[in-house]
Amino acid sequence: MKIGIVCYPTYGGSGMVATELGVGLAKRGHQVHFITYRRPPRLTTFHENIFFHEVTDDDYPLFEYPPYDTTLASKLVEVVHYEKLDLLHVHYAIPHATVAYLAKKVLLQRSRYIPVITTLHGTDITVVGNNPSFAPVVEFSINKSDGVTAVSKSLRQQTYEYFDIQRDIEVIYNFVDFTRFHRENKDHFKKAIAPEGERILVHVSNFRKVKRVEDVLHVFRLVRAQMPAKLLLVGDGPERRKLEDLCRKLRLCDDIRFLGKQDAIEEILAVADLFIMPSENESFGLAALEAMACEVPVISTNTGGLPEVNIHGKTGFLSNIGDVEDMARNAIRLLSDEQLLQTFRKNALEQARRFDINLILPQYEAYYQHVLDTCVRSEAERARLLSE
Ligand code: GMT
Repeated sequence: MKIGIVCYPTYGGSGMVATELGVGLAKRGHQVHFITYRRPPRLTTFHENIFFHEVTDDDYPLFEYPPYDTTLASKLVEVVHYEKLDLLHVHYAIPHATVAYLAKKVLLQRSRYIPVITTLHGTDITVVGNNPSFAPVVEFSINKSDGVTAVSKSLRQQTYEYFDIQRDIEVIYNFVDFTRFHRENKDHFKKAIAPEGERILVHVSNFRKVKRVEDVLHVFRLVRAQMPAKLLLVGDGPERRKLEDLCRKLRLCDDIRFLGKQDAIEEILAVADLFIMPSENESFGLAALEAMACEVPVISTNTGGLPEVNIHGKTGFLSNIGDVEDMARNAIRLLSDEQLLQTFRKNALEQARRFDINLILPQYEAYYQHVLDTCVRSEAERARLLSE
């Protein structure tokens, strides 16, 4: 199959999933064309089946905001046409589902039908999509996609609640690649971070409000009061300055390291004892799954799709949003009982195996085939679509 993948080439989860999906599909013999404005961070390997088409904006003085949607749509038309793609798979509804619809209409004028599959990732529905300045177009674009997937049952449910959706949404969970994410002995690194054998807590995110990173600091303060511990904060984003201030105010700076954006997350997870994810909203929680694959139990909130990934009392614990006392209590319980921690580590790995890339990729392939088999191709249907 020849597949075009559109995503954000940033450190957000949707871009990571899209990139790893594309790389995995290429390894399984598909031809994959990434179409985006920068090389995605996880697109690091050369493979003969992978192509990258950069979307570039011309700097014209009239444009205060470069018209990315138009340049992306034009690029999609060009790539679908010249590379003879079979389908477009766009990740994150805004603006990708809308832009893909526009490209589809342009191609229809040239008698070329390109099926479009949209994967909903989370904030495109729960935070941004639901916002009145985007909502009508997001709803329209989801309904006009030939196939729609969501990364958890919870996100599918929220999409039906927030919008008037006239079609089925398939749940295909996010996945993890165990060849990359697995427990490894990194004693030298562990000694450098925690020379006295302190417990190591880790948080990874894009430091946006929705992640409630300040709760990580409050949980850590309570844990630190009970035992020697270190906190590694991975990522960067708009909340970082406030967090650095809070860290000084709580007098925790000696035990907290802001590591910034990192590519080799697996090396950090390899030394972690506990992963903290206190998000306000989380459609899936890819970072938590990657931690679990490295045998790191998770302390998280019980919001969105997190209970589908982190099993309360087995792979970690779930608490209500903002209940830092409960999160700290659970963290202390696990960190002060080595036997319990080891059991949770094993359980976390076992649960993560349900999301093995080798199980999930065939689900995408089957869904692609299903969409190709069922989407409208007849001349009469094309004519109807053209006249819409
Ligand atoms: O919130 C983020 O980290 C960014 C966002 C994205 O789209 O890049 O993440 C969403 O998609 C991830 C991949 O499917 C999910 O694992 C995250 O849970 C989801 N984030 C939220 O729902 C807040």
